[in-house]
Amino acid sequence: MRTQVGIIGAGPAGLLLSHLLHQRGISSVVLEKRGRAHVESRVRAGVLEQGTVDTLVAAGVGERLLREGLPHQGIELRYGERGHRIAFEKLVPGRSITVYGQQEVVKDLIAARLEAGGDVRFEVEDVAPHSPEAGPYLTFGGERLDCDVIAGCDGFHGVSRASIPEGVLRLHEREYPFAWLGVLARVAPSSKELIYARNERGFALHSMRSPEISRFYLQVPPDADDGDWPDERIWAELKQRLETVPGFTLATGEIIERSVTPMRSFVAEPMQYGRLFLAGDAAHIVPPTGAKGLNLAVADVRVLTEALDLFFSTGSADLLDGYSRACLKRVWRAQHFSWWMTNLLHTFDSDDDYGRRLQLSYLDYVTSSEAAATTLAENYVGLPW
Ligand code: RFL
Ligand code: PHB
Repeated sequence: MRTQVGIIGAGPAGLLLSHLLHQRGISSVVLEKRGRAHVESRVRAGVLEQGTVDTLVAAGVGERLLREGLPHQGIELRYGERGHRIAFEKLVPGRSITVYGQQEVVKDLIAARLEAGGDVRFEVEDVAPHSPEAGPYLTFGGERLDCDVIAGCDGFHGVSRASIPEGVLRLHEREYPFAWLGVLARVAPSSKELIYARNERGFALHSMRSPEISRFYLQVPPDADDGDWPDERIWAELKQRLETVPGFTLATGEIIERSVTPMRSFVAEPMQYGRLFLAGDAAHIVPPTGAKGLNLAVADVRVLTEALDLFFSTGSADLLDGYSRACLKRVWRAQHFSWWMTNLLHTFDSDDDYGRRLQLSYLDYVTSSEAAATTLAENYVGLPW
């Protein structure tokens, strides 16, 4: 078997790459370890930057996104007894975000690939990349796939990054002393826009998926088990952390999904080794507070597509050679923003009153200075490509 680009992983990065390559006449095969139903039902990100929406629309996979996605012109920062709106329309005119579930993006991309006759294989066992320095190829389930280039789009726990010999990559990492409990509930959102709440009991986020479905996150201890969190406890905690502003009541409903996510910052550089290129979570992770992970995966894929297009159309590896450098600039900006939002909004060591006062001081600043609010807004909606 032979293809031009062997892609490991059918998350947003792998699927979008396969789709964009197909549009440029470049062949690919996507090898995914999990089943299609699993991949399409994994609840994850919800916030798409303007540039991500534009990319999906230009690629012809934005029809349902434009119909069902919820455009937002601001977010609320809530702390103490105050809620303060960061108004995108005023601070970063013409730029906004769209709330549309990651699994919907994945469904749209899978449908588009299959409709175009694309080769996307699910439940593929033992995928392994080989020989990226010489003649790259992939093996899986007793088969062999020869290719010119391997794209490692297999997420943080995948095999691509792990296959790179020790000493090649520099790894940068931060762990946080908490996790997020994510909850999907059948109830209309209690707010039109997202609420990021800093509370002495811990951070809480009110997001949404549709006019009928709300999405919430709670800061929980790093070793939390979702069994420790019966529905009543989740609602009680969300109410304590969100009902802090006069007149705000949180509507409750049936909880239909829950999971605990560890919080981590991570970068592997360079994002390439020979003809193996890492994209998305395979190369970098951000804590979800800045809503950047999926958007970074899309940004990597845009850069990789251009580089592969030049490579296959002219034989020039110039853009491929500069792939990592081109991506890492954006990656590090998002790393800083996500780390900063995480530090601003979560509860750390309860004895650290100094740290607490710094957080509150910065919240006062960001909610009273237009310059500070603009910094937050322009990073949140996404800096230009
Ligand atoms: P994915 O989505 O992890 O996809 C990787 C795919 O590779 C498969 N795989 C393998 N396949 C074959 N062989 C192997 N050995 C394999 N190992 C793994 C996996 O099954 C999977 O299908 O990575 P990708 O494509 O790079 O996409 C990255 C995004 O998923 C991630 O960055 C975001 O979900 C992060 N994120 C958010 N990002 C945003 O931009 N905005 C948000 O609002 C946002 N919220 C979030 C988030 C992530 C969260 N969790 C659960 C981690 C909220 C949460 C709670
Ligand atoms: C989500 O809706 O899942 C979501 C929104 C904002 C974030 C993270 C996740 O910062």
